[in-house]
Amino acid sequence: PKVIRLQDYQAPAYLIDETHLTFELFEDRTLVHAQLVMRRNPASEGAALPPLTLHGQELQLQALALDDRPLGGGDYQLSDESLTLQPTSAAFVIDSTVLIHPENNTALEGLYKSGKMFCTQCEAEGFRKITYYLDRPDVMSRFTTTVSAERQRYPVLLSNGNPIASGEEEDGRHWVTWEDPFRKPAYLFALVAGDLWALEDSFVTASGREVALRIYVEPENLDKCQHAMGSLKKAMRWDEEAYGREYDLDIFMIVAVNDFNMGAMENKGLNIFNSSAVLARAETATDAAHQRVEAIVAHEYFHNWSGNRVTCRDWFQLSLKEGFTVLRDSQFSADMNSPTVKRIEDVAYLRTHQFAEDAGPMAHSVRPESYMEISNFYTLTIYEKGAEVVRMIQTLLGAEGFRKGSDLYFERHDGQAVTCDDFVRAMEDANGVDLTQFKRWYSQAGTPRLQVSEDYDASARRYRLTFRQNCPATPQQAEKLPFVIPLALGLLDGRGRELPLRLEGEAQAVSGTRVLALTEAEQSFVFVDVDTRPLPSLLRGFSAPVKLEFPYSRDQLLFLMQHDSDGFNRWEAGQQLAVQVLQELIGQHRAGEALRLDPRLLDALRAVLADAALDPAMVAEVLSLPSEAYLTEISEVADVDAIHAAREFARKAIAEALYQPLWQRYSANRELSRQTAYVAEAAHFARRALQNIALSYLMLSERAEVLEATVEQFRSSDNMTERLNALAVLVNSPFEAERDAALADFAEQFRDDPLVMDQWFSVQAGNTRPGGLERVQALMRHPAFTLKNPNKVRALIGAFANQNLVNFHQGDGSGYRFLADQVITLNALNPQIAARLLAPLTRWRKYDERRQALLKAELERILASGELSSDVYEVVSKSLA
Ligand code: HT7
Ligand code: ZN
Repeated sequence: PKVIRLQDYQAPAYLIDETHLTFELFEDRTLVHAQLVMRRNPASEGAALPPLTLHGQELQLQALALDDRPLGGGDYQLSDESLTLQPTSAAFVIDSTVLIHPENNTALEGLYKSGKMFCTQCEAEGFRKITYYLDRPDVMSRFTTTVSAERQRYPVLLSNGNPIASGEEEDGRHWVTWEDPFRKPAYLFALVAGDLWALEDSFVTASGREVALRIYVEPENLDKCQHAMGSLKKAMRWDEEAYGREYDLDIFMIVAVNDFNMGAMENKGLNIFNSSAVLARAETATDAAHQRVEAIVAHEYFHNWSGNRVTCRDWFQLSLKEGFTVLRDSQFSADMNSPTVKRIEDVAYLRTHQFAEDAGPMAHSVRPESYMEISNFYTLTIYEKGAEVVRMIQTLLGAEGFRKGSDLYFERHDGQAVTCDDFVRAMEDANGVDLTQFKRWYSQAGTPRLQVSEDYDASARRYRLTFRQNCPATPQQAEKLPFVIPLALGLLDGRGRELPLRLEGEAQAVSGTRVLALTEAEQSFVFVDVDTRPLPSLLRGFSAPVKLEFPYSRDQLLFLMQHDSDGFNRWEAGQQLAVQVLQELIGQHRAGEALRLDPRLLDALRAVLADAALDPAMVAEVLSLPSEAYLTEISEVADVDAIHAAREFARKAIAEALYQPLWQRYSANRELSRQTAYVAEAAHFARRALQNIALSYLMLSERAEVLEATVEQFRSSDNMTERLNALAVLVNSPFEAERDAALADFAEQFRDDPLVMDQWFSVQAGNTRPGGLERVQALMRHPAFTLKNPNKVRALIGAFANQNLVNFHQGDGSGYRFLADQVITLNALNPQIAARLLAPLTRWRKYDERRQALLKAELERILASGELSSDVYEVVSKSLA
């Protein structure tokens, strides 16, 4: 495949002012007629009219005309990826008709069938599989779309914008025409046809306009849309209040589809969602699923401004819309739930998964320089690190300055396709600041290390903090220049009180947290008037995506856990303490010694469990030990077995030592669950999180009363959160009869609900007891499993390879062989899913030599397996380079 480079960007030679599409949908084919009203781009150079090259893939051209003149074979050139012709005037109209086969489209890109419905996925480059077009985000056009189909099978025909006409045809067919008044790139185009029912509601915007809201689903799912509708209305109000952004069409539609490569898609006025990101009700979806629905509904809605009204000039700028929109959805979720808990979840995710990406063969900057296949760049770096970068701008400018910047950005660039530089420029101009050095966060890949040392001079009452930053080399980037790192910090005295902060040369002290802007490779800050040796609380709220290193003792971490005024850093101190203790256990295991748990960790957890004033969600977060994946990420060479043994040993020791308080918190919350109906709200999520983590610890004791309680919770709870947790606890327990009975019961009850069956697959894929691979292979033969559905692939194979590390990394390489086999099969079916699935194989540098050889052999086997998609080829070849 060809390498596409940012430095080669050129403005389009032609523009498309109007796009008029007609789709004739049939069971065995679809005809697409496109009329493109085009003109030369006034910004393009040269006197002569350049040739026009339209993108197109897997299209069967039936007819082509230029200004109503039919073109013959000699008038244009066709390749696998394009159609080229020579315009004869600066303004012209192209008419084309193509034949496509959505009924055979298993890649789920372009127009395809999900079950009985037709739907589209055009981002990033799927529109070229629908018709010949300038399929690039800087070509924005006004669309009208007519969809015609058999009325009985497809009573609902949808596209972007507003419906403007409809009618009947002969043979039981009907048609609807939609008009989108906003110019948009082709990646935001959408079409849906199916037998769908809608949950309807409405929203009155801040300026008093009424917007019709509709969530379309298959009839059996109509009772699972309320939560998404509530989330949508909250998101619409929040965006008005937090960012001054109002919705702009008369109608906003969401459609749920079962077969979808990602979570959802922000098509203008017609969002298409993976059903897992929209359907949720107490009996079938967990608290986590409810929160995910709220976040994704909000994310897609927020794209209406950050992505649609202001879009990307090219795909190198993807983080312009994705990073900013992830930040916006995380701010929304923080406001709807607990901000501290939300920050903890986001940071734990970033540090475990994005830091691993940044240290791996696919590492790239937030604005990449090159790619082979853009679908591979919908990454944690673009999304999550991109959000951190925008968050840092907010930290540096303050909330008010940031809002001034975002207002200017939206106002200045409304209706345009722009770059990350344009975003930063709006921030600079609105605040009169220079962010030139800051922009290295967009261009340099890798996670910076930030080493901190201290020096306290009691007689001079001076406290010096010295910061040294460096960033490891990443592919194509050996040397890095210093980043601007906003470092939020506080200093605590011996009783845990915040010290006033006055830097040398400053007239006045600041109380509480302050933000230092680090700009040099090495830089010191001296605080004056410091009466006692302070304990620093560094990187509060995780103010920058860096690996912080400060030589805290375990006692200092315990002190911070108790006293830090920053909730995030209290949790962080607990995590660091747990990491130190677990790393000690890992060392003992590797040395063949008996494992001994530092009792200070038990004391710390006991204190947290006893703290009735603490948010139960925080208690649950503190009780959650760092995951095996995170312990892998921070290891130089990860010893999978030692990590698993050490963590399980610590969990068992905690369960034994804290059995009483865990039992007390479990039973109190279970009692509350029994007495109250399910509510999808933060306080209830919090107490169920504590109840569930307590139960998973308690089961490690293998006591009869816990088994009884778990079976009771499984059988009689009214919601999926409690039921699934009880099932997971049983699955990971030694109680085989109860486990098998529960699994069979569950499958029987929910066999007709694919999303619940996904959870059933996942729970079993995550079972860390021996024999994991054989269980997964057996489950692949279950009638509810299919490789054609991405949710199933993720639920079973993805969960096994990413969450069941001890089974996946079996020393004989059988897990790797299995995954490579699935990647090879999926490469032909769905390249995007295949390329994502193979990520665990690419991390071979993390493991011992024997595993490295086994992992590389599987990557090489994939490479030699035949015709590879550009998606799989790029990931495999880069990981072997
Ligand atoms: N902007 C959307 C991206 C997306 C996507 C990309 C590639 C292949 C399939 C896809 N489905 C959706 C989703 C979002 O970030 O909101
Ligand atoms: Zn997005």
